[in-house]
Amino acid sequence: MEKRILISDIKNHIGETITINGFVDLRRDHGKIVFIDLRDRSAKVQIVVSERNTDAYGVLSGVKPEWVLSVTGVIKKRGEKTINPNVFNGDLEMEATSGEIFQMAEELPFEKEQEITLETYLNYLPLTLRTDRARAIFRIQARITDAFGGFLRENGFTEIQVPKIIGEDAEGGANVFNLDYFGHIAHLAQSPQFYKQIMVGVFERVFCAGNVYRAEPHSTTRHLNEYTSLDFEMGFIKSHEDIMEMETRMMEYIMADLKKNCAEDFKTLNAVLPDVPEKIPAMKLREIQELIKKETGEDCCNAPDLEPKHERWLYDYALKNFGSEFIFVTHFPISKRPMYTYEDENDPGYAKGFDLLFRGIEITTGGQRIHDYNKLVESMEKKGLDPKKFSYYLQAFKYGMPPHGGLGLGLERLTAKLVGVENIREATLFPRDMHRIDTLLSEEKKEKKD
Ligand code: AMO
Repeated sequence: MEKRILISDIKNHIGETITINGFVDLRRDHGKIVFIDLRDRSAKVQIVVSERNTDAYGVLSGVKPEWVLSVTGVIKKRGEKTINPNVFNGDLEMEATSGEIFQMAEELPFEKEQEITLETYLNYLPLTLRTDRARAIFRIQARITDAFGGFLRENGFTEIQVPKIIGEDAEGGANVFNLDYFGHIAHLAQSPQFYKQIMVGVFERVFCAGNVYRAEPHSTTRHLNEYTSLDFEMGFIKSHEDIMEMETRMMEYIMADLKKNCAEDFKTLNAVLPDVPEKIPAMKLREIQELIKKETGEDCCNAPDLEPKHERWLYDYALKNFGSEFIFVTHFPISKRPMYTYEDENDPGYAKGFDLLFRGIEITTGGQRIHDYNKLVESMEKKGLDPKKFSYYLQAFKYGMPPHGGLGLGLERLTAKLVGVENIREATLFPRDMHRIDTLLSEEKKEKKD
């Protein structure tokens, strides 16, 4: 077999006969000449199949979108008039001399780059994920997780893998999926919280990226029932502000990585990378609520959290007043935070914790944790939880735990806001929501009844 050359590399083979493999992205006919845009993992190129080249024409003249091919031909510079300066390889083409069809594809249900509804997009993910747009979004997402790990490794964190089947739940609340576990009730983890904290006692600094599960029964543009949580946890901190500082540097690192490695993808998506300020502005929840009241007349002062419309308001405010697309909201009421939350001794009733908002949506929750065994037991009891159920987790605190804290960052929310998609489902490869596990659930039920 001919050695395969990647399409991004053909510029180094001008005048040579080489072999490329890929998918038909587009086919156009011009008299007796067929033009094929062939796509591989690295790029696209135009292939010219003319009747003169009988071997190639015989095999390739019937191809349709998404057929999978191998094509051998000569790489040529395009004539002055046919150069397309707006696309990669726009000055090159391959003149096919022979070809092989690995697999034919069915007629597509719609044109590949045509505007379609979200519903259709989700119904045909194995196909729609092949578009330029989707490929750009998920290449960016892959780089985010890569840079997340890169930054943390450079800063002394160890990567850990944690269970997704758990006994008791760290976050509290009703949003937990139950699971029949050999006749016992187990749960799907809502976060890696317990394990990352326990591991602070082992490695001091740990991180993990993994799926978490939320049985939230609402269908919104920001909620998924399974999402990817990027978490870190670190020991020997002075306060939650150390975590905020670490997240600021991490954001800086991720954005620099994306700028370097995903410039083309951002161009495809017409999306703009944010600047990360040296110090991301931070305000207490109460200060923000007062401000909203003063500026809009709306009183949300006793609410335990910001509503989506208030988060959007705060985005405009931070952009205008601090020139920042990021803002930390700190000091949420302790009564509404999980039992592991550390109370601010200088601001009783409020947590040494924060949310990070980016372009008008919460992307991170983090903070300092209670590290004292007795205080943690007391906090559980205050929340009506039975410490005996958490005895496994509590061992870490019984046997010595440093002051520590960490955060959880929603990968899909960050991706959605970075690439500028309205709905979080478009920033999730295979989104799970109330109505859909790949296919629509109600449809399936209907089929079973029939
Ligand atoms: P929290 O529950 O706030 O905190 O979640 C952290 C971040 O996860 C994302 N997120 C979601 N993304 C998509 N769909 C959902 N249903 C969803 N729920 C949450 C958000 C959110 O900011 N253990 C703590 C973190 C910590 O303190 O370390 C936790 O899980 O981006």
